[in-house]
Amino acid sequence: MEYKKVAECRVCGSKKLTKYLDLGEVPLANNLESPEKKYPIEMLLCEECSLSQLSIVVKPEILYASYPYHSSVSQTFKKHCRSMALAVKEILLKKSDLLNHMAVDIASNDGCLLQEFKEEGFYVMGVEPCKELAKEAEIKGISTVDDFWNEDTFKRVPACDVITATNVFAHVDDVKGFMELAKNKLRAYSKGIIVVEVPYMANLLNYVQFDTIYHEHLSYFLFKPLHRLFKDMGCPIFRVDQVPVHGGSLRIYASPYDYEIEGSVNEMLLSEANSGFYDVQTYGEFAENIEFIREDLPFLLFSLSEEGKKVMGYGASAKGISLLNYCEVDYTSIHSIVDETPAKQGKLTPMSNIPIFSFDAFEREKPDYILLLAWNFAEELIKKTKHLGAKYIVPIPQVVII
Ligand code: JHZ
Ligand code: ZN
Repeated sequence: MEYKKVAECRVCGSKKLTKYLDLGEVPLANNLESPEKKYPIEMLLCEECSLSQLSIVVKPEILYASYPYHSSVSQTFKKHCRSMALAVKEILLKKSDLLNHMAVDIASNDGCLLQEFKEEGFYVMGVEPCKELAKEAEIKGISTVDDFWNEDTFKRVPACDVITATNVFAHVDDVKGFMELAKNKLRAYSKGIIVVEVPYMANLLNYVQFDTIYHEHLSYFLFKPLHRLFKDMGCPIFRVDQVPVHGGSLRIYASPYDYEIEGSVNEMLLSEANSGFYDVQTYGEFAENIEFIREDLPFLLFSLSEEGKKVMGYGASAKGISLLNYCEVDYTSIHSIVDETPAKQGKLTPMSNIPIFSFDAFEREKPDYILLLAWNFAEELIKKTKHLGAKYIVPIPQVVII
């Protein structure tokens, strides 16, 4: 079997899972090599802890067989990583007098985050299952264990003062096993911490970011289930920040050692409780909002192509590829997509069959419209293409031309 069905909530074990969204069957968004296989996308809400989760888990060996995503392509993301390294350093320095702390990053990709920790004087080590990415990080001087985070890799990394896991926690099925191993790597002397970043479900709901729903993302976290999970694991969250990256994420700081719980934790729980996010009706409204985008985007693109306008996409992001598939948009209305990740160039998007080109395609093709498929980096993308004089289509939270 290439995937398993989810029978109980991975955070609280409840079997009361209510289906609230069905987006049909689509290929794996980051697999540009073998796009023919499709798998269902359905969202379930746990009635007990309010964790949203996909109804299936595709085998990681299939899901990550080829993984072209490189964190370092975005300058915005690099800056974000720098601010994280600084924030972590400040916390650790308050607890111990160590001159050099040790940071381990799980799913370290091309070493983007660890480079910033290194700049701040940390010893660093990455854990990254994609062999190619691990090799690239090694070349940049970031020691990297090239496998998933498991009992075996656990033995291959040193005890450390901080474990970071950004944009990987939502990808993990056995979140408790993941946490247990991470917790056991933290040094007592320095009062080690775990720092996790996940896209925030509240933003997904409020800003109709349904394109961020794809097979890699098994869980969609509100703060409540995260808070519960970390508490159950003996590693309570002592601080939570909202950070703007990837359409709005939660950054949580947790530790098995004695940290005073900051006000942000209770504030976040309170604000969620008053928001309606624990109420299944909210999810019905979200599903309705998705339908507006699924109608508007193909209609706009069809009318532009009738008028003879050339539309190109910017950012062959996993969310962009998912958006096109959910809206049934393909090469007949999008000429091509520019993406500055060499590993994506020369490939076709799965199902929609749109060619992916390097940046010079913009200069060559002179599009009338640019569809911002990586809308989370809109500012950076617009800055780089302003000189082309094209108009921009922003698809999320509603389809608009700017
Ligand atoms: P981007 C990623 O999803 C990866 P994706 C992952 N699945 C995850 O969990 C979420 O984030 C949260 C390109 N680009 O980062 C690079 C340029 O070409 O929005 C990327 O291919 N030039 C682990 O894939 C894409 O756009 C640029 O200047 O949806 C952006 O993808 C910039 C800024 C980006 O995430
Ligand atoms: Zn639950």
